[in-house]
Amino acid sequence: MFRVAAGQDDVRWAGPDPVPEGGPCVSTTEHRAVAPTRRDPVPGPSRPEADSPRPPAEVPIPSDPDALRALDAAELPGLARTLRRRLVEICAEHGGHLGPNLGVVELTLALHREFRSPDEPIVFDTGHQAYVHKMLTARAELQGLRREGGTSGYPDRGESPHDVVENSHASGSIAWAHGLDRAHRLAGEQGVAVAVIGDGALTGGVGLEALNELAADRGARTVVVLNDNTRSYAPTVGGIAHHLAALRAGEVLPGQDLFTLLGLSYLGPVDGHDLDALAAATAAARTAAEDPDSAGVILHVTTRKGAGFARAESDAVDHWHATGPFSLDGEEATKPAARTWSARLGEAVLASARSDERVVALSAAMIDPVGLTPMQQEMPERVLDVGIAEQLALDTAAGLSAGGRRPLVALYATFLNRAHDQLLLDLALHGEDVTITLDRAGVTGDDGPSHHGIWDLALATQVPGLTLWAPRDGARLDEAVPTALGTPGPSIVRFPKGVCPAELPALVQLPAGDVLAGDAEAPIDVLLVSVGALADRAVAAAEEIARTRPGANIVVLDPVRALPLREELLDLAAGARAVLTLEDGLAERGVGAALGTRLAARATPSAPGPVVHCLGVHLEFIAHAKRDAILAAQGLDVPGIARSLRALL
Ligand SMILES: Cc1ncc(C[n+]2csc(CCOP(=O)(O)OP(=O)(O)O)c2C)c(N)n1
Ligand SMILES: [Mg+2]
Repeated sequence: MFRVAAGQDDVRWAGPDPVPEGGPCVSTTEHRAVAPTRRDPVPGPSRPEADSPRPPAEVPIPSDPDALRALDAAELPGLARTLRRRLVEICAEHGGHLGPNLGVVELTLALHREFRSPDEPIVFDTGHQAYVHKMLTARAELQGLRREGGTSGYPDRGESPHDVVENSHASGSIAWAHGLDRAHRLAGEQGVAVAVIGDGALTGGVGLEALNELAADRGARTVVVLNDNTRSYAPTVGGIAHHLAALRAGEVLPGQDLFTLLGLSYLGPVDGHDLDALAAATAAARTAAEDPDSAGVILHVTTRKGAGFARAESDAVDHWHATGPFSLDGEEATKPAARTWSARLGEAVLASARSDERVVALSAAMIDPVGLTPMQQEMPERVLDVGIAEQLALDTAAGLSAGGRRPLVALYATFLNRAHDQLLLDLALHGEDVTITLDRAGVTGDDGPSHHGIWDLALATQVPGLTLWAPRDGARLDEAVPTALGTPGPSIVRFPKGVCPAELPALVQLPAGDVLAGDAEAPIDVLLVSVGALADRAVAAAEEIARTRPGANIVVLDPVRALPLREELLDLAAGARAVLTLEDGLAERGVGAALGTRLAARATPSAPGPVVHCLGVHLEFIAHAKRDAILAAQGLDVPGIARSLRALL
């Protein structure tokens, strides 16, 4: 079977593997067709469960945290077993973040037994590892996980008072928890606030800023649970990761750890699969947090991503950080995976890097998901993982550019939000030659409001001197990457998630862009300006209208280079009766809106110019559902675009 990784991942191959039969399976076999990255993990620490000959009897999932606290500690191993089995079964059906959740089964049990959620809030950083938390807070079945109307793949305030933060962007949990703690103390309330943050998320600037702040707040009652599984997707990078490794190895003298030296109370490292050790450690963390003379507490817990499921634990690429639906019997697929936008991007970047030695690629902890693995394998010294730190990636790229290199930063579109200031004032103000590629641009789907890549175009239109391509197909992507790398100043190449669509050749190439349908030489009834990969839908909608309104001249035009707006495009648009713009981003703020503003600025009372309507997503947070269903609901499918065209005829 092949697995299409959850929402945000590429199609990849996985191999045979048993469903866990009580307790973790131990395997070091390499199953994946994707070659391991060069920083493969060393085998994990010793596995206590492997020693027990007979697995404990399964214990049903309790209805709520009170019922969990009422269980005898002896029942917890059986409950952990039930939770693992259900995680695997549910993710096999729905896909999801299986590896991270398998790793936090025991930890989440311990947290909910010690801390009284929701009064003592537990903030899960990023939130992809909150499935077990959901199962223990009255959502045992994760009903309809990641499907429209079903359980969200992240914490969701609409689902439960136990869910605090739904923002799936990493590294904010410490600040959130510390803010909640401060609010409680200001209100004279008791209790602690808890942040659960991964070693990967701790590479993000806002996480480190929060630690800095927390370390100096005497009387803080914030517990930071550092869930150290040594990995983001890939092994975690940087000096702190090395320090955590030294702590795990017992190589740091007591009191000489980074956290203690900063002013925090450090507890650990604790085996995150040992329920007794966790119970003692969480109680100790509470005591330390409640000490009025101490600042925040760090509880360092070591876990294994994918624990208990050999196929995940032995996976060298990402330990099944995220998976699509998969077969429980581990059957191999017989068909090769289709070529995704990410894979094609990776090929285009590698080709550019081969022909220009100045090209270097950067990623914010996502080298494999953004398609850079082939380049990393061929020229590892020219691929840089900076950790979950998009701001850092852009500023490092600025420095590389100033130093004579041609950096390309490969991100997911939603995460560019983190680094808008760097884009504007470091790259654009200084005219640095940096290319940013944005994968998963537009509506993504299953991962919900914070993962849609719908803000990048709106942000890009505000940046002076920025050049942007939104290729409609793989051939245009292949052209855009080297062109962007050769363009002065910052540039963006943005494209959606999933498989590259069939190629859509131009009927005619004009200075204004590629004509995909209609006659641009004749009077134009509607100029449909299609930015990016919704072009096939634009053409299909125009064809549908042509069947019912044969006389109407609807010209579908892809500007190819969408920003800055070309004068030739404005001239063509000014001559049309009506203009409809289409993009996979905010309708009110994107390329179409910029075009409308420029056309309005040309208008006079005697020559008011064309009517302009902008199609895109509404200014709202869009819940998880399938991409096509969301596009239809937003009027961005073929019938929706056709409706908009008809309204302009
Ligand atoms: C700002 C930001 N950039 C990138 C991501 C994508 N991302 C999701 S989870 C993850 C790795 C998280 O690693 P860690 O915090 O150690 O958690 P683990 O999965 O290991 O439990 C990354 C890079 C993100 N969520 N937020
Ligand atoms: Mg981690």
